[in-house]
Amino acid sequence: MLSIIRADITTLKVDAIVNAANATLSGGGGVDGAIHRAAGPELLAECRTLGGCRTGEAKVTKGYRLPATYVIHTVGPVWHGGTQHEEEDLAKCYRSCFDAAQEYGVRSIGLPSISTGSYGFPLEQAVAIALREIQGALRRDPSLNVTVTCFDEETLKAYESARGT
Ligand code: AR6
Repeated sequence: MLSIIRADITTLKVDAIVNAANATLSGGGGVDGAIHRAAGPELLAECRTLGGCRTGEAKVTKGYRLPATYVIHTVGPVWHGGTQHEEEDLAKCYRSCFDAAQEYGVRSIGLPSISTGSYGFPLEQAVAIALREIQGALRRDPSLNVTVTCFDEETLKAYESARGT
């Protein structure tokens, strides 16, 4: 099932939330900062053992003080005008997250809008890619619960109109 909500992803009581991280996995601003603040310092300590994360890949940690059991950290592409396979890299992020979710037996997953904040990916294009990959994952695993968690009204509207609700 797919739900699209407006919320702070750190409040989700799900098996895993996805973090839009950076290659160092050492925290940052936006959703990454919020997740590290809510999870506590043990999250950064575990992240430091992982050797970073490449664009499009995903790494899993525990959720520590979060209500979510796991955090799936992925690194979205920085937008460079669409000339540096950003669309392909963003699709790869979603696929890597769903692969990791399957590996960890995750049945409910919360996703933020990867790359559309500091990384500057155009919202509508990102939403189209996200929804295509999410629908693909749901076709493969129809009982998975996916919650797209939008932090702002503009993102929520973009997802709702792309979904056709
Ligand atoms: N819950 C859900 N979504 C959120 C939250 C939250 N608590 N906070 C922000 N968002 P961004 P990116 C939304 O910039 O573009 C970090 O510094 C936000 O409104 O967090 O992938 C990392 O360390 C936007 O819609 O991620 C990287 O350096 C979306 O999350 C870099 O930013 C993504 O915005 C990654 O940039």
